[in-house]
Amino acid sequence: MKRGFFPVCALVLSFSFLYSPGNSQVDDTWKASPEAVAKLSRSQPDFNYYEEKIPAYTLPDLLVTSSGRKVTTANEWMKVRRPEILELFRENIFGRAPETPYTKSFKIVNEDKNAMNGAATLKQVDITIESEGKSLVIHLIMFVPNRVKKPVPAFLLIDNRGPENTDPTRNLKSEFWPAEEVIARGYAISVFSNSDVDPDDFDDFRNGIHGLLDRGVRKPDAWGSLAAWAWGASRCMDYFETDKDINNKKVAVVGHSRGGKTALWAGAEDQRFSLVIGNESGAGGAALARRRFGETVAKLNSGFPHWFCANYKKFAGNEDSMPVDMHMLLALTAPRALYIDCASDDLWGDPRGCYLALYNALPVFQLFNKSSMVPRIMPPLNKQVFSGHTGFHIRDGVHNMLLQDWKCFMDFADTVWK
Ligand code: GTR
Repeated sequence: MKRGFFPVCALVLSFSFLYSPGNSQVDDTWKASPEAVAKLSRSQPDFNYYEEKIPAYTLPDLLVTSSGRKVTTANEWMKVRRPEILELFRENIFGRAPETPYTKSFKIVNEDKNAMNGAATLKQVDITIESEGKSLVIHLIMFVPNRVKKPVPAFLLIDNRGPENTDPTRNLKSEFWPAEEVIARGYAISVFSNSDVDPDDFDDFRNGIHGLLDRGVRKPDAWGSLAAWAWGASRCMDYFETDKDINNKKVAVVGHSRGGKTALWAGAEDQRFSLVIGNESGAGGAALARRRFGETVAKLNSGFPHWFCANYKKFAGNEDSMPVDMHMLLALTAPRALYIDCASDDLWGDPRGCYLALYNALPVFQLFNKSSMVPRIMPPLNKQVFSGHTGFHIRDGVHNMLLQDWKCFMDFADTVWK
């Protein structure tokens, strides 16, 4: 049986005071099941699942510039430190999108004003990208609620799981993209497939948007597939800016797992996204790399050599030399809203490491809004926490994105977007 969710938005403040090290209530926090830890440690002996075996580490300082100046204002963050950190992520982790000129065009190829029994309008939009006579099409699918004042806020899913989850006919329905439920809440919901932008396999960057826009010899900081998919999300945003039904000041970018890593990077690169949601984004997403818990930088590079830039390989087994860690990626969302969530069975994705990254990113959010916070101690299972522009939950169960998760995203969006 599924346990219920308890939003504790209003309680967040008292939460953070209740929990402090040594406080007896410290037990009311999520802990990985010892059985699961023991089992995974046996089946994957090369990876660490024990908190006590995490090496001592020091996170790079978010608020000290490369020239050693302490950042104390929102303005200094936006003008100096944010651009520095963004560059470090381009250079070392996700890679840099090329500046090759291209043209884009939008075409509504299907529209049904009576979708979902009249509750929504379906629009299918082809976003065509062309360069030097070659082209590629991103197939954007969107439902816009009918009985709601326009323009409406929208969710955009970067789909990494295939069309059976995102069926525009709604013959197939999936919790991964619960379109009916989002429409019922008065929001638009949209999706594109990452594979439209770039195939999710190592093809030496010959196909997809790499094949279209990359020129010359590939550089060590050239973009990988995650950055390419994030770029695709921005092209959907370009379309939203032309669609009068969509409130383009209130668009959330959402992704699961590799899509979650992508959503975090999309939100970092493109400040038009007002809400960024990283669901079970794990290593290379929200999880602090220096913890080396579950999936590691080395494993990401060997398992998915096309996801990141070539420079990222330098940090395999060498996490302490990274000029960044993932709290800095999360901080790049500020002052916009950020939601991180995890699943209890997904130890490979290091839920605690994701939470710690969020917690350590708070000083940047608080430069803009003191009410952005999450408790010092990671909340227990199925207890959503949010305040200001930061939120979190850990759901019980498997690595997936479910309706329970979407309900939490929408509850958070309700308060952020008012
Ligand atoms: C795993 C990978 C994770 C995560 C996941 C997914 O195999 O190790 O980093 O991205 O795939 O996307 O489902």
